[in-house]
Amino acid sequence: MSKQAPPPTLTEKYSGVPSRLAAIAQAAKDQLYSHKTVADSTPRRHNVRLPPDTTRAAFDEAIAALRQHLGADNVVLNDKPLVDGWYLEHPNTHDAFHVVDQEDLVSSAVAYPGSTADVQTIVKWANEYTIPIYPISMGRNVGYGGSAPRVPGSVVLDLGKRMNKILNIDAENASCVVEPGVSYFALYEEIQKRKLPLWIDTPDLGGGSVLGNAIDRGVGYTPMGDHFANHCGMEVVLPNGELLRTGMGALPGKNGTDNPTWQSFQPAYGPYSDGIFSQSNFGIVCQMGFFLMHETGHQSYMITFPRDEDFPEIVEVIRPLAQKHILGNIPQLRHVAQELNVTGLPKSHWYSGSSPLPRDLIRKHASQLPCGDCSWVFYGTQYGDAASIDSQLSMIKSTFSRIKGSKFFLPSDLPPDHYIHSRALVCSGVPVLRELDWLNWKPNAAHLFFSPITPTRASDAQVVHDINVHLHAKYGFDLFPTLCVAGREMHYITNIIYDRSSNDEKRRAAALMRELIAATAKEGYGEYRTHLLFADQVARTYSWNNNALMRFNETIKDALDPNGILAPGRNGIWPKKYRGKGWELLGDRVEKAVGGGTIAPKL
Ligand code: EUG
Repeated sequence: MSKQAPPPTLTEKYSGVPSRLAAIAQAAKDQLYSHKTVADSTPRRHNVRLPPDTTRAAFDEAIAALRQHLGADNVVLNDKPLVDGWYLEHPNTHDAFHVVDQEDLVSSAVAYPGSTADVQTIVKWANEYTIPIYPISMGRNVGYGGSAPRVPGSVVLDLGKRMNKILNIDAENASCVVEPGVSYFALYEEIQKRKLPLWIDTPDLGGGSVLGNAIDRGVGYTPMGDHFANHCGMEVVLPNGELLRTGMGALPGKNGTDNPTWQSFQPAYGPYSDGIFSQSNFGIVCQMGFFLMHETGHQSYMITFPRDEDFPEIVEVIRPLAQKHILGNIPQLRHVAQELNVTGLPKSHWYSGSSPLPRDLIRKHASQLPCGDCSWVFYGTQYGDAASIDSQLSMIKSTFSRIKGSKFFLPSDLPPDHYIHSRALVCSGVPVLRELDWLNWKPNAAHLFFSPITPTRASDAQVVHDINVHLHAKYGFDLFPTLCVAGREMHYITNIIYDRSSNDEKRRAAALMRELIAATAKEGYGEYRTHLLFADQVARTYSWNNNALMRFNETIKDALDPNGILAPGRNGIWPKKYRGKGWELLGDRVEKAVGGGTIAPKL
């Protein structure tokens, strides 16, 4: 395996990897690149993709003005070959996991603000020149669009590059305040350095932005895994350039200091406004507070279940355990196909065909793995002191033993390279990279998440599962469901892995997404989050009472952003200026754009 250039470490770059993971990152990169068959970049159709309704001369004049404001080095044209890179060296020029063409979701330029004041300056500039801007924190929203703007030719605001300070860690209050460029890796390492007895909460991959993930309502796996629920206070630049603090931060502290209660009490007084700045395009969050967790004892475990048909019963067993808070965290329930996948071995290792892995073959291979011949694998973690964990585990074991043939494993029962050891780290707030191994499944692999929510109830979960089984088979993709199960709802996440060098696979992946969204909505289920390209379709499934919610969002959008400059189309919310002009990606437009089409309407 050829050795690639070393990925950046945290000491070299804010978005790098901690040195404790440098060797792992290098190996992961080398392995991934060993399956790459396409060139790093393809020739571009456009030199600079201009914003809509803009001439090159007007654009150049606007960029010159922006350079005056920020300094020439902090405004960079997107005119070089596009390079997909990989997780730790990801591009801020386009969606590295392109579904349509590499060049379709592409920016015209990137601006690097160094402060909240710079962000205000950029927003005022965007209003003056009516150029759409698209803020990213770190751009690692992988599977949901990465760092790409929805409107081609937007100017991406890469907040993280220069705004990556941990502004405060308050050990007494167990909270912190961060800027957009602080990754889970960076926050974790800082807490270790200060030897504080505190945990952070990390998602499956640790390179993302703490602030960005929470704004997108992402999920982690300690008892404080609901990232938005555990935030406290924001500083936001509105689309007109005005600066706002939410929560107790709205009350000025003594002598110009931050309010002492800003990270202590979330809602403060009056309407709770924080929510409208999540998954929206109503403001740019430049600072955000978070609660931290106190370190505690923890024990991860794995339970396997023998039959595919055990699925509804597993969901029924989990519900009361989760509602009573006997389960310590948001556990994951995975199909056994993922036990093959998380080994990091390519699909070709298991199967020579190109169709989805046949069920009997998954079964045969699983029987050779530590999990054995099973169908579902549950990963849980319990917290507290040893005696408490023991009593929780005995209750959990006896409850799950209702399901015939279920087997219980501790990490010590499993080999050192088994996935459970990485799960145990994530579930105790240690950010890692292991989940990158998924992408070895196919050459040039890219992925899309399909992320519906169902009640934690057998009848509902079965409907969504059956739709996934049927449609993944119809479009020829392996089904990799990961269910993050809480007491009343579960995030049923499937990871659609496709070869980004194949237009046929892209078209099928897009068509699969479209039909999944439509089929689940017809049964009454909706997504909690989606890739940029499917945002219009998903937003329109939330249509109760003649699209009342969308009309409400549009009212807010038009009031806050009359010129329509901030992230037009993000989460399906279009400013007045774009509405009904052909920007909405509905019907089969996404798959039709693959292979030379464009997602932007003809001007
Ligand atoms: C995962 C979980 C998510 C998500 C994307 C991926 C897990 C992958 C709970 O939300 O949005 C293993």
